[in-house]
Amino acid sequence: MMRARERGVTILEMVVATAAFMVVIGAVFSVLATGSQTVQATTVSGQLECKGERIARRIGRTVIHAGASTLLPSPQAPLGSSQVSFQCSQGWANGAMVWGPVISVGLEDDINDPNDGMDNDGDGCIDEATVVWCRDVGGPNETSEIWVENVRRFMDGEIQNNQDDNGNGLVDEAGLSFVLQGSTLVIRLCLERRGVDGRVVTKVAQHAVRLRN
Ligand SMILES: [Ca+2]
Ligand SMILES: [Ca+2]
Ligand SMILES: [Ca+2]
Ligand SMILES: [Ca+2]
Repeated sequence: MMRARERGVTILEMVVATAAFMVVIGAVFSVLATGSQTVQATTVSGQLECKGERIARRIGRTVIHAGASTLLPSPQAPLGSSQVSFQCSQGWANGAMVWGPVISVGLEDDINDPNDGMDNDGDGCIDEATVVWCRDVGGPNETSEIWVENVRRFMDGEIQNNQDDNGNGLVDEAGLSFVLQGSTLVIRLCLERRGVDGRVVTKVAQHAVRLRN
């Protein structure tokens, strides 16, 4: 009798111990899964931040050699512009400044997700766009290149309603935005991507360059 009871208690203890063990293991895996999701979300956020900063600086490096007088349009608040074209100085000849070919940098539709209010490519972002650099615009050697994809159609916090929703002094500005403040050109770039939890992560990069006269 004693042996049977001892064996019964032992089995009960084993069951309880096993159940407790499973609960602990479940909790550990739950914490690990949550941690993994957090790391991945942070990674998406960090990647967008790095890429945005890199492209904003790249645009700045290109436009910093532009002559302020060649900038078209002259992007003034409160509208600014999602595209600019300009020419860079190539030095002097016969007492006059020689300007290079026309360069443009601007927001263009992503061919996989045209601007129609729908997420055509199913990546979780609606009407995301691209930044396209073009050299010798309209000339015989015209060439263009997509510098970055996943550009938000409108700047973070901004919707199309003829108002400055995000309070940055610009009305309905796009995910790529240029505005001239004196001789300083402010470049804002907003990238977006769907994170692991299904929510769209958005990051804004800002860069400013002083143009030459
Ligand atoms: Ca999309
Ligand atoms: Ca679309
Ligand atoms: Ca705004
Ligand atoms: Ca708005």
